Amino acid sequence: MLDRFSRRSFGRLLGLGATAAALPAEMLSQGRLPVSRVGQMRDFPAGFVWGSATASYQVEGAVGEDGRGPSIWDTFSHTPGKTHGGDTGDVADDFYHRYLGDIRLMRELGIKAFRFSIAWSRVFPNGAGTANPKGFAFYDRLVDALLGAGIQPYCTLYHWDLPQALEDRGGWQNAATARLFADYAGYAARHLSDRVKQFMTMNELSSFVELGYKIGIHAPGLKLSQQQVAQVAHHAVLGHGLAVQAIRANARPGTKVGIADNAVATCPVVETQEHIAASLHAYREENAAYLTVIQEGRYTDAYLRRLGPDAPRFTAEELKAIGTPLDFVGLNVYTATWVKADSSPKGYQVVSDPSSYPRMASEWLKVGPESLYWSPTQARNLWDIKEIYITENGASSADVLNEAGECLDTDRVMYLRNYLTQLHRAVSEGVPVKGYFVWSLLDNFEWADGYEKRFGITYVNFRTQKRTPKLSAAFYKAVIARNGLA
Ligand code: GBH
Repeated sequence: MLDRFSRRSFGRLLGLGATAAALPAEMLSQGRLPVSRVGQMRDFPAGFVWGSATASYQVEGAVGEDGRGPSIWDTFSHTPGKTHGGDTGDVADDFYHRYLGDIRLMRELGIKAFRFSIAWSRVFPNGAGTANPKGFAFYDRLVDALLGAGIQPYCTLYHWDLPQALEDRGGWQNAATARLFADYAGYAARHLSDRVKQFMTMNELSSFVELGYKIGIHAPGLKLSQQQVAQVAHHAVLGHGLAVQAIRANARPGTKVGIADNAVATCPVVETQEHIAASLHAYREENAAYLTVIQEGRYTDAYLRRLGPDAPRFTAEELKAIGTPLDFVGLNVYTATWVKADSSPKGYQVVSDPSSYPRMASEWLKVGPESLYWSPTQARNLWDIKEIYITENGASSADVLNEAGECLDTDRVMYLRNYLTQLHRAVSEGVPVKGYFVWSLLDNFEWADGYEKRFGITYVNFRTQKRTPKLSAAFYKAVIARNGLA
Protein backbone atom coordinates (compact mmCIF):
# COMPACT_ATOMS: atom_id res chain seq x y z
CA MET A 1 0.00 0.00 0.00
CA LEU A 2 1.38 3.39 -0.95
CA ASP A 3 1.46 6.18 1.59
CA ARG A 4 -0.03 9.54 0.80
CA PHE A 5 3.22 11.10 -0.34
CA SER A 6 4.32 8.29 -2.58
CA ARG A 7 0.83 7.99 -3.99
CA ARG A 8 1.03 11.59 -5.07
CA SER A 9 4.45 11.26 -6.66
CA PHE A 10 3.48 7.92 -8.19
CA GLY A 11 0.47 9.57 -9.73
CA ARG A 12 2.58 12.44 -10.97
CA LEU A 13 5.14 10.07 -12.45
CA LEU A 14 2.37 8.29 -14.25
CA GLY A 15 1.11 11.57 -15.58
CA LEU A 16 -2.22 11.03 -13.89
CA GLY A 17 -2.47 14.59 -12.58
CA ALA A 18 -3.74 15.92 -9.30
CA THR A 19 -7.12 14.16 -9.33
CA ALA A 20 -5.76 10.67 -9.74
CA ALA A 21 -2.92 11.38 -7.32
CA ALA A 22 -5.47 12.23 -4.64
CA LEU A 23 -7.43 9.00 -5.20
CA PRO A 24 -7.37 6.40 -2.45
CA ALA A 25 -4.64 3.80 -2.64
CA GLU A 26 -7.14 0.97 -2.92
CA MET A 27 -8.29 2.31 -6.30
CA LEU A 28 -4.75 2.10 -7.56
CA SER A 29 -4.18 -1.35 -6.15
CA GLN A 30 -7.52 -2.68 -7.42
CA GLY A 31 -6.37 -1.79 -10.90
CA ARG A 32 -9.27 0.59 -11.47
CA LEU A 33 -6.77 2.95 -12.97
CA PRO A 34 -4.59 1.62 -15.77
CA VAL A 35 -1.43 2.15 -13.78
CA SER A 36 1.58 0.04 -14.47
CA ARG A 37 5.27 0.06 -13.73
CA VAL A 38 7.21 3.27 -13.84
CA GLY A 39 9.16 3.15 -17.08
CA GLN A 40 6.09 1.94 -18.93
CA MET A 41 4.17 5.12 -18.41
CA ARG A 42 2.49 5.04 -21.77
CA ASP A 43 1.11 1.52 -21.67
CA PHE A 44 -2.39 0.89 -22.94
CA PRO A 45 -4.64 -1.56 -21.07
CA ALA A 46 -4.12 -5.26 -21.73
CA GLY A 47 -6.22 -6.41 -24.67
CA PHE A 48 -6.37 -2.98 -26.28
CA VAL A 49 -7.41 -3.54 -29.91
CA TRP A 50 -4.87 -2.16 -32.38
CA GLY A 51 -6.41 -2.20 -35.84
CA SER A 52 -6.41 -0.75 -39.30
CA ALA A 53 -9.33 0.36 -41.44
CA THR A 54 -10.31 0.46 -45.12
CA ALA A 55 -13.53 0.83 -47.11
CA SER A 56 -14.91 -1.20 -50.01
CA TYR A 57 -14.91 1.33 -52.85
CA GLN A 58 -11.58 2.80 -51.78
CA VAL A 59 -9.64 -0.48 -52.03
CA GLU A 60 -11.50 -3.32 -53.75
CA GLY A 61 -11.56 -2.54 -57.47
CA ALA A 62 -13.16 -5.45 -59.38
CA VAL A 63 -16.22 -3.29 -59.97
CA GLY A 64 -17.65 -5.55 -62.66
CA GLU A 65 -17.00 -8.91 -61.04
CA ASP A 66 -19.23 -11.60 -59.61
CA GLY A 67 -22.45 -9.74 -60.29
CA ARG A 68 -21.69 -6.49 -58.44
CA GLY A 69 -24.18 -3.76 -59.31
CA PRO A 70 -23.07 -0.17 -59.87
CA SER A 71 -22.94 2.23 -56.93
CA ILE A 72 -23.24 6.01 -56.84
CA TRP A 73 -19.46 6.22 -56.64
CA ASP A 74 -19.05 4.40 -59.99
CA THR A 75 -21.39 6.91 -61.55
CA PHE A 76 -19.85 9.92 -59.83
CA SER A 77 -16.19 9.04 -60.41
CA HIS A 78 -16.93 8.35 -64.09
CA THR A 79 -18.56 11.75 -64.49
CA PRO A 80 -15.96 14.14 -65.98
CA GLY A 81 -14.63 16.75 -63.57
CA LYS A 82 -15.78 15.13 -60.35
CA THR A 83 -12.54 13.55 -59.11
CA HIS A 84 -8.88 14.53 -59.22
CA GLY A 85 -7.55 13.65 -62.69
CA GLY A 86 -10.72 11.69 -63.43
CA ASP A 87 -9.58 8.92 -61.06
CA THR A 88 -12.05 6.09 -60.36
CA GLY A 89 -12.22 3.07 -58.07
CA ASP A 90 -12.30 0.63 -61.00
CA VAL A 91 -9.04 -0.96 -59.87
CA ALA A 92 -8.04 0.92 -56.70
CA ASP A 93 -5.80 -1.40 -54.63
CA ASP A 94 -7.18 -4.49 -56.37
CA PHE A 95 -7.89 -5.69 -52.83
CA TYR A 96 -10.62 -7.97 -54.20
CA HIS A 97 -7.84 -10.16 -55.61
CA ARG A 98 -4.93 -9.24 -53.34
CA TYR A 99 -6.57 -9.46 -49.91
CA LEU A 100 -4.51 -12.48 -48.87
CA GLY A 101 -1.27 -10.57 -49.40
CA ASP A 102 -2.66 -7.59 -47.52
CA ILE A 103 -3.66 -9.81 -44.62
CA ARG A 104 -0.08 -11.11 -44.52
CA LEU A 105 1.07 -7.49 -44.40
CA MET A 106 -1.19 -6.84 -41.39
CA ARG A 107 0.05 -9.95 -39.69
CA GLU A 108 3.62 -8.84 -40.19
CA LEU A 109 2.77 -5.56 -38.42
CA GLY A 110 1.04 -7.35 -35.55
CA ILE A 111 -2.32 -5.76 -36.37
CA LYS A 112 -5.06 -7.37 -34.30
CA ALA A 113 -8.22 -6.16 -35.98
CA PHE A 114 -9.31 -5.10 -39.44
CA ARG A 115 -12.19 -2.76 -40.13
CA PHE A 116 -13.56 -3.27 -43.65
CA SER A 117 -16.83 -2.35 -45.30
CA ILE A 118 -19.22 -4.38 -47.41
CA ALA A 119 -20.24 -3.04 -50.81
CA TRP A 120 -24.05 -3.16 -50.59
CA SER A 121 -24.26 -3.56 -54.40
CA ARG A 122 -22.15 -6.73 -54.36
CA VAL A 123 -24.78 -8.30 -52.10
CA PHE A 124 -27.90 -6.69 -53.58
CA PRO A 125 -26.90 -5.43 -57.05
CA ASN A 126 -30.11 -3.40 -57.25
CA GLY A 127 -30.11 -2.48 -53.57
CA ALA A 128 -33.00 -4.80 -52.78
CA GLY A 129 -34.71 -7.97 -53.88
CA THR A 130 -32.77 -11.17 -54.41
CA ALA A 131 -29.31 -11.47 -52.91
CA ASN A 132 -26.28 -12.22 -55.07
CA PRO A 133 -24.46 -15.00 -53.17
CA LYS A 134 -21.47 -14.83 -55.48
CA GLY A 135 -20.84 -11.21 -54.54
CA PHE A 136 -21.36 -11.86 -50.86
CA ALA A 137 -18.94 -14.79 -50.98
CA PHE A 138 -16.03 -12.36 -51.19
CA TYR A 139 -16.74 -11.24 -47.62
CA ASP A 140 -17.00 -14.86 -46.48
CA ARG A 141 -13.54 -15.50 -47.90
CA LEU A 142 -12.17 -12.29 -46.43
CA VAL A 143 -13.53 -12.99 -42.94
CA ASP A 144 -12.28 -16.57 -42.97
CA ALA A 145 -8.81 -15.45 -44.04
CA LEU A 146 -8.70 -12.76 -41.36
CA LEU A 147 -9.68 -15.21 -38.65
CA GLY A 148 -7.15 -17.68 -39.98
CA ALA A 149 -4.48 -15.02 -39.49
CA GLY A 150 -5.69 -14.22 -35.96
CA ILE A 151 -7.12 -10.84 -36.98
CA GLN A 152 -10.57 -9.85 -35.71
CA PRO A 153 -12.96 -8.63 -38.41
CA TYR A 154 -14.92 -5.42 -37.70
CA CYS A 155 -17.54 -4.94 -40.38
CA THR A 156 -19.03 -1.63 -41.56
CA LEU A 157 -22.21 -2.00 -43.59
CA TYR A 158 -22.26 1.35 -45.34
CA HIS A 159 -19.21 3.36 -46.31
CA TRP A 160 -20.90 5.63 -48.87
CA ASP A 161 -21.28 3.31 -51.89
CA LEU A 162 -25.07 3.35 -52.24
CA PRO A 163 -26.41 1.08 -55.00
CA GLN A 164 -27.12 3.31 -58.00
CA ALA A 165 -30.52 1.66 -58.41
CA LEU A 166 -31.56 3.16 -55.08
CA GLU A 167 -30.22 6.61 -55.93
CA ASP A 168 -32.38 6.41 -59.05
CA ARG A 169 -35.34 6.25 -56.67
CA GLY A 170 -34.20 9.25 -54.60
CA GLY A 171 -31.38 7.71 -52.58
CA TRP A 172 -31.28 9.00 -49.01
CA GLN A 173 -33.96 11.55 -49.90
CA ASN A 174 -36.33 8.60 -49.87
CA ALA A 175 -37.25 7.03 -46.51
CA ALA A 176 -37.55 3.69 -48.33
CA THR A 177 -33.74 3.63 -48.58
CA ALA A 178 -33.53 3.53 -44.77
CA ARG A 179 -35.78 0.45 -44.66
CA LEU A 180 -33.92 -1.29 -47.49
CA PHE A 181 -30.63 -0.59 -45.70
CA ALA A 182 -32.01 -2.39 -42.65
CA ASP A 183 -32.99 -5.39 -44.81
CA TYR A 184 -29.48 -5.59 -46.23
CA ALA A 185 -27.91 -5.14 -42.78
CA GLY A 186 -30.05 -7.99 -41.44
CA TYR A 187 -28.93 -10.23 -44.31
CA ALA A 188 -25.24 -9.47 -43.67
CA ALA A 189 -25.62 -10.06 -39.92
CA ARG A 190 -27.43 -13.36 -40.50
CA HIS A 191 -24.64 -14.65 -42.74
CA LEU A 192 -21.57 -13.27 -40.97
CA SER A 193 -22.34 -13.09 -37.25
CA ASP A 194 -21.16 -16.65 -36.69
CA ARG A 195 -17.69 -15.16 -37.28
CA VAL A 196 -17.97 -11.36 -37.14
CA LYS A 197 -18.62 -10.13 -33.60
CA GLN A 198 -18.63 -6.36 -34.22
CA PHE A 199 -20.77 -4.55 -36.76
CA MET A 200 -20.95 -0.85 -37.52
CA THR A 201 -23.98 0.38 -39.39
CA MET A 202 -22.62 3.42 -41.19
CA ASN A 203 -19.48 5.44 -41.68
CA GLU A 204 -19.50 9.22 -41.12
CA LEU A 205 -23.11 10.21 -41.61
CA SER A 206 -22.44 13.93 -41.87
CA SER A 207 -19.86 13.33 -44.62
CA PHE A 208 -22.11 11.45 -47.00
CA VAL A 209 -25.14 13.61 -46.22
CA GLU A 210 -23.45 16.97 -46.48
CA LEU A 211 -20.72 16.37 -49.07
CA GLY A 212 -23.09 14.26 -51.19
CA TYR A 213 -26.42 16.08 -50.94
CA LYS A 214 -25.58 19.63 -49.84
CA ILE A 215 -22.16 20.66 -51.17
CA GLY A 216 -22.17 18.15 -54.02
CA ILE A 217 -18.44 17.30 -54.02
CA HIS A 218 -19.10 13.61 -53.23
CA ALA A 219 -21.56 11.19 -54.82
CA PRO A 220 -24.35 11.66 -55.75
CA GLY A 221 -23.18 15.26 -56.25
CA LEU A 222 -26.39 17.11 -55.36
CA LYS A 223 -26.88 20.59 -53.94
CA LEU A 224 -30.21 20.39 -52.17
CA SER A 225 -32.00 22.97 -50.05
CA GLN A 226 -31.53 23.19 -46.27
CA GLN A 227 -34.90 21.51 -45.72
CA GLN A 228 -34.08 18.66 -48.10
CA VAL A 229 -30.66 18.15 -46.53
CA ALA A 230 -32.19 18.01 -43.05
CA GLN A 231 -34.56 15.32 -44.34
CA VAL A 232 -31.68 13.37 -45.91
CA ALA A 233 -29.85 13.52 -42.55
CA HIS A 234 -32.98 12.26 -40.83
CA HIS A 235 -33.27 9.33 -43.23
CA ALA A 236 -29.60 8.53 -42.62
CA VAL A 237 -30.00 8.33 -38.82
CA LEU A 238 -33.24 6.43 -39.34
CA GLY A 239 -31.46 3.93 -41.59
CA HIS A 240 -28.83 3.56 -38.88
CA GLY A 241 -31.43 2.90 -36.16
CA LEU A 242 -33.47 0.45 -38.23
CA ALA A 243 -30.25 -1.37 -39.14
CA VAL A 244 -29.30 -1.69 -35.45
CA GLN A 245 -32.64 -3.38 -34.85
CA ALA A 246 -32.30 -5.61 -37.92
CA ILE A 247 -28.79 -6.70 -36.92
CA ARG A 248 -29.98 -7.56 -33.41
CA ALA A 249 -32.92 -9.51 -34.83
CA ASN A 250 -30.69 -11.54 -37.16
CA ALA A 251 -27.32 -11.91 -35.45
CA ARG A 252 -26.05 -14.57 -33.07
CA PRO A 253 -26.20 -13.68 -29.38
CA GLY A 254 -23.17 -11.70 -28.27
CA THR A 255 -22.82 -9.75 -31.52
CA LYS A 256 -22.06 -6.10 -30.84
CA VAL A 257 -23.52 -3.25 -32.85
CA GLY A 258 -22.19 0.28 -33.16
CA ILE A 259 -21.50 3.05 -35.62
CA ALA A 260 -18.43 4.82 -37.04
CA ASP A 261 -19.33 8.47 -36.70
CA ASN A 262 -17.20 11.52 -37.34
CA ALA A 263 -18.60 13.57 -34.50
CA VAL A 264 -17.29 17.13 -34.58
CA ALA A 265 -14.44 16.96 -32.05
CA THR A 266 -14.99 20.12 -30.04
CA CYS A 267 -11.93 20.97 -27.93
CA PRO A 268 -11.57 23.82 -25.41
CA VAL A 269 -9.24 26.58 -26.66
CA VAL A 270 -7.67 26.63 -23.20
CA GLU A 271 -8.26 23.90 -20.63
CA THR A 272 -10.06 25.99 -18.03
CA GLN A 273 -13.45 25.20 -16.51
CA GLU A 274 -15.39 27.72 -18.61
CA HIS A 275 -13.98 26.64 -21.96
CA ILE A 276 -14.24 22.96 -21.07
CA ALA A 277 -17.91 23.43 -20.15
CA ALA A 278 -18.53 25.37 -23.37
CA SER A 279 -16.84 22.70 -25.50
CA LEU A 280 -18.94 19.95 -23.88
CA HIS A 281 -22.12 21.87 -24.65
CA ALA A 282 -20.81 22.49 -28.19
CA TYR A 283 -20.20 18.75 -28.68
CA ARG A 284 -23.88 18.07 -28.06
CA GLU A 285 -25.14 20.88 -30.30
CA GLU A 286 -22.64 20.60 -33.15
CA ASN A 287 -23.54 16.91 -33.46
CA ALA A 288 -27.29 17.39 -32.96
CA ALA A 289 -28.33 15.93 -36.32
CA TYR A 290 -26.23 12.77 -35.92
CA LEU A 291 -24.61 11.38 -32.77
CA THR A 292 -26.76 13.40 -30.38
CA VAL A 293 -30.11 12.26 -31.79
CA ILE A 294 -28.73 8.71 -31.96
CA GLN A 295 -27.72 8.83 -28.28
CA GLU A 296 -30.73 10.75 -26.97
CA GLY A 297 -33.55 9.68 -29.31
CA ARG A 298 -34.56 13.29 -29.85
CA TYR A 299 -33.35 16.36 -31.66
CA THR A 300 -32.14 19.13 -29.37
CA ASP A 301 -34.42 22.16 -28.99
CA ALA A 302 -31.67 24.42 -30.29
CA TYR A 303 -31.32 22.31 -33.45
CA LEU A 304 -35.04 22.41 -34.21
CA ARG A 305 -35.18 26.12 -33.42
CA ARG A 306 -32.21 26.88 -35.65
CA LEU A 307 -33.79 25.08 -38.63
CA GLY A 308 -37.28 26.46 -38.01
CA PRO A 309 -39.44 25.62 -41.04
CA ASP A 310 -36.55 23.62 -42.54
CA ALA A 311 -36.49 21.15 -39.64
CA PRO A 312 -36.88 17.51 -40.67
CA ARG A 313 -40.31 15.90 -40.53
CA PHE A 314 -40.32 12.89 -38.25
CA THR A 315 -42.54 10.68 -36.12
CA ALA A 316 -42.12 9.64 -32.49
CA GLU A 317 -41.72 6.07 -33.67
CA GLU A 318 -38.82 7.05 -35.94
CA LEU A 319 -37.07 8.84 -33.09
CA LYS A 320 -37.41 5.71 -31.00
CA ALA A 321 -35.75 3.62 -33.70
CA ILE A 322 -32.98 6.21 -34.15
CA GLY A 323 -32.25 6.11 -30.43
CA THR A 324 -31.95 2.32 -30.20
CA PRO A 325 -29.12 1.80 -27.68
CA LEU A 326 -25.76 0.76 -29.10
CA ASP A 327 -23.19 -1.65 -27.71
CA PHE A 328 -20.36 0.69 -28.65
CA VAL A 329 -19.70 4.02 -30.29
CA GLY A 330 -16.99 4.32 -32.94
CA LEU A 331 -15.48 7.75 -33.49
CA ASN A 332 -13.50 8.79 -36.56
CA VAL A 333 -11.14 11.52 -35.38
CA TYR A 334 -8.92 13.58 -37.65
CA THR A 335 -9.04 17.19 -36.63
CA ALA A 336 -9.91 19.49 -33.73
CA THR A 337 -12.68 22.08 -33.67
CA TRP A 338 -11.60 24.76 -31.20
CA VAL A 339 -14.32 26.18 -28.98
CA LYS A 340 -14.32 29.08 -26.56
CA ALA A 341 -16.89 30.15 -24.01
CA ASP A 342 -18.71 33.37 -24.77
CA SER A 343 -21.70 35.34 -23.61
CA SER A 344 -23.93 34.70 -26.64
CA PRO A 345 -27.24 32.88 -25.99
CA LYS A 346 -25.53 29.76 -27.37
CA GLY A 347 -22.80 30.10 -24.75
CA TYR A 348 -19.96 29.11 -27.05
CA GLN A 349 -18.14 30.11 -30.19
CA VAL A 350 -16.45 27.88 -32.77
CA VAL A 351 -13.15 29.60 -33.46
CA SER A 352 -11.88 30.21 -37.02
CA ASP A 353 -8.26 29.10 -37.07
CA PRO A 354 -5.61 31.47 -38.42
CA SER A 355 -4.23 30.77 -41.91
CA SER A 356 -0.92 29.73 -40.30
CA TYR A 357 -2.61 26.73 -38.62
CA PRO A 358 -0.55 23.58 -39.40
CA ARG A 359 -2.03 21.07 -41.82
CA MET A 360 -1.18 17.71 -43.33
CA ALA A 361 -1.19 17.13 -47.11
CA SER A 362 -4.97 17.51 -47.33
CA GLU A 363 -6.05 21.13 -47.02
CA TRP A 364 -8.85 20.20 -44.59
CA LEU A 365 -6.60 18.14 -42.32
CA LYS A 366 -5.57 20.57 -39.62
CA VAL A 367 -3.40 18.99 -36.95
CA GLY A 368 -5.13 18.79 -33.58
CA PRO A 369 -3.93 15.86 -31.47
CA GLU A 370 -6.10 17.05 -28.56
CA SER A 371 -9.14 15.89 -30.54
CA LEU A 372 -8.18 12.31 -29.75
CA TYR A 373 -8.43 13.12 -26.05
CA TRP A 374 -11.51 15.32 -26.19
CA SER A 375 -13.81 13.54 -28.64
CA PRO A 376 -14.11 10.28 -26.66
CA THR A 377 -14.03 12.24 -23.38
CA GLN A 378 -16.91 14.53 -24.39
CA ALA A 379 -18.96 11.57 -25.67
CA ARG A 380 -18.40 9.64 -22.42
CA ASN A 381 -19.20 12.69 -20.28
CA LEU A 382 -22.41 13.51 -22.14
CA TRP A 383 -23.86 10.03 -22.58
CA ASP A 384 -21.96 7.73 -20.22
CA ILE A 385 -20.92 5.49 -23.13
CA LYS A 386 -19.46 2.22 -21.91
CA GLU A 387 -17.46 1.17 -24.97
CA ILE A 388 -15.74 3.46 -27.44
CA TYR A 389 -13.51 2.68 -30.40
CA ILE A 390 -11.51 5.11 -32.46
CA THR A 391 -12.69 3.68 -35.77
CA GLU A 392 -10.43 5.97 -37.85
CA ASN A 393 -7.48 8.25 -37.28
CA GLY A 394 -4.67 9.01 -39.69
CA ALA A 395 -3.21 11.53 -42.05
CA SER A 396 -2.18 12.34 -45.62
CA SER A 397 1.47 13.06 -46.39
CA ALA A 398 3.26 13.99 -49.61
CA ASP A 399 4.74 10.49 -49.69
CA VAL A 400 7.53 9.57 -52.08
CA LEU A 401 9.84 6.60 -52.35
CA ASN A 402 13.49 7.60 -51.96
CA GLU A 403 16.40 6.09 -53.89
CA ALA A 404 16.63 3.27 -51.41
CA GLY A 405 12.98 2.51 -52.11
CA GLU A 406 11.81 3.64 -48.66
CA CYS A 407 8.99 5.98 -47.75
CA LEU A 408 10.14 8.01 -44.74
CA ASP A 409 6.91 9.73 -43.73
CA THR A 410 8.24 11.50 -40.67
CA ASP A 411 5.31 13.91 -40.59
CA ARG A 412 2.76 11.07 -40.41
CA VAL A 413 4.77 9.44 -37.63
CA MET A 414 4.78 12.74 -35.74
CA TYR A 415 1.04 13.09 -36.29
CA LEU A 416 0.29 9.57 -35.07
CA ARG A 417 2.61 9.83 -32.05
CA ASN A 418 1.01 13.06 -30.88
CA TYR A 419 -2.55 11.81 -31.41
CA LEU A 420 -1.84 8.53 -29.63
CA THR A 421 -0.30 10.42 -26.71
CA GLN A 422 -3.61 12.23 -26.31
CA LEU A 423 -5.53 8.99 -26.65
CA HIS A 424 -3.39 7.55 -23.89
CA ARG A 425 -4.29 10.52 -21.73
CA ALA A 426 -8.00 9.71 -22.18
CA VAL A 427 -7.52 6.01 -21.44
CA SER A 428 -5.45 6.84 -18.33
CA GLU A 429 -8.36 8.86 -17.01
CA GLY A 430 -10.74 5.96 -17.43
CA VAL A 431 -12.42 6.93 -20.71
CA PRO A 432 -13.48 3.49 -21.98
CA VAL A 433 -11.69 3.42 -25.34
CA LYS A 434 -11.22 -0.24 -26.24
CA GLY A 435 -9.40 0.04 -29.53
CA TYR A 436 -7.92 2.20 -32.27
CA PHE A 437 -8.00 1.74 -36.06
CA VAL A 438 -5.43 3.59 -38.11
CA TRP A 439 -6.66 5.04 -41.41
CA SER A 440 -5.46 3.45 -43.49
CA LEU A 441 -3.67 0.18 -44.05
CA LEU A 442 -3.04 1.14 -47.70
CA ASP A 443 -2.91 4.24 -49.83
CA ASN A 444 -6.24 4.11 -51.62
CA PHE A 445 -8.91 5.95 -53.62
CA GLU A 446 -9.33 9.11 -51.56
CA TRP A 447 -12.78 9.97 -52.95
CA ALA A 448 -12.83 13.30 -54.81
CA ASP A 449 -9.05 13.56 -54.30
CA GLY A 450 -8.55 10.35 -56.28
CA TYR A 451 -5.10 8.79 -55.83
CA GLU A 452 -3.48 12.17 -55.26
CA LYS A 453 -3.77 12.09 -51.47
CA ARG A 454 -2.17 9.18 -49.64
CA PHE A 455 -3.40 8.09 -46.21
CA GLY A 456 -1.78 4.64 -45.98
CA ILE A 457 0.86 3.38 -43.60
CA THR A 458 1.71 1.25 -46.65
CA TYR A 459 2.76 2.92 -49.88
CA VAL A 460 1.00 1.59 -52.96
CA ASN A 461 2.36 1.96 -56.48
CA PHE A 462 -0.96 2.13 -58.34
CA ARG A 463 0.66 1.07 -61.62
CA THR A 464 2.24 -2.13 -60.34
CA GLN A 465 0.18 -2.63 -57.13
CA LYS A 466 3.44 -3.07 -55.24
CA ARG A 467 3.06 -2.45 -51.48
CA THR A 468 5.87 -0.84 -49.47
CA PRO A 469 5.36 -0.36 -45.72
CA LYS A 470 6.25 3.22 -44.77
CA LEU A 471 8.15 4.45 -41.73
CA SER A 472 4.73 4.95 -40.11
CA ALA A 473 4.10 1.20 -40.46
CA ALA A 474 7.33 0.53 -38.52
CA PHE A 475 6.17 3.04 -35.90
CA TYR A 476 2.75 1.40 -35.61
CA LYS A 477 4.32 -2.05 -35.41
CA ALA A 478 6.45 -0.88 -32.46
CA VAL A 479 3.41 0.65 -30.72
CA ILE A 480 1.49 -2.61 -31.09
CA ALA A 481 4.42 -4.74 -29.96
CA ARG A 482 4.84 -2.80 -26.72
CA ASN A 483 1.12 -2.03 -26.37
CA GLY A 484 1.91 1.62 -25.95
CA LEU A 485 4.20 4.51 -26.65
CA ALA A 486 7.82 4.63 -25.62
C1 GBH B 1 -12.76 9.73 -43.61
O1 GBH B 1 -13.29 10.94 -43.99
C2 GBH B 1 -13.43 8.65 -44.41
O2 GBH B 1 -14.17 7.78 -43.59
C3 GBH B 1 -12.47 7.87 -45.24
O3 GBH B 1 -13.19 7.15 -46.19
C4 GBH B 1 -11.46 8.81 -45.84
O4 GBH B 1 -10.64 8.18 -46.76
C5 GBH B 1 -10.62 9.33 -44.70
O5 GBH B 1 -11.40 9.86 -43.67
C6 GBH B 1 -9.61 10.40 -45.11
O6 GBH B 1 -10.25 11.50 -45.66
O7 GBH B 1 -12.92 18.92 -49.53
O8 GBH B 1 -12.52 20.50 -47.76
O9 GBH B 1 -14.77 19.92 -48.32
C7 GBH B 1 -12.84 12.05 -43.25
C8 GBH B 1 -13.79 13.17 -43.48
C9 GBH B 1 -14.69 13.99 -45.49
C10 GBH B 1 -12.84 15.04 -44.44
C11 GBH B 1 -14.38 14.76 -46.75
C12 GBH B 1 -12.56 15.80 -45.68
C13 GBH B 1 -13.58 16.86 -47.57
C14 GBH B 1 -13.34 18.23 -47.06
N1 GBH B 1 -13.49 13.78 -44.73
N2 GBH B 1 -13.77 16.03 -46.39
S1 GBH B 1 -13.40 19.48 -48.26
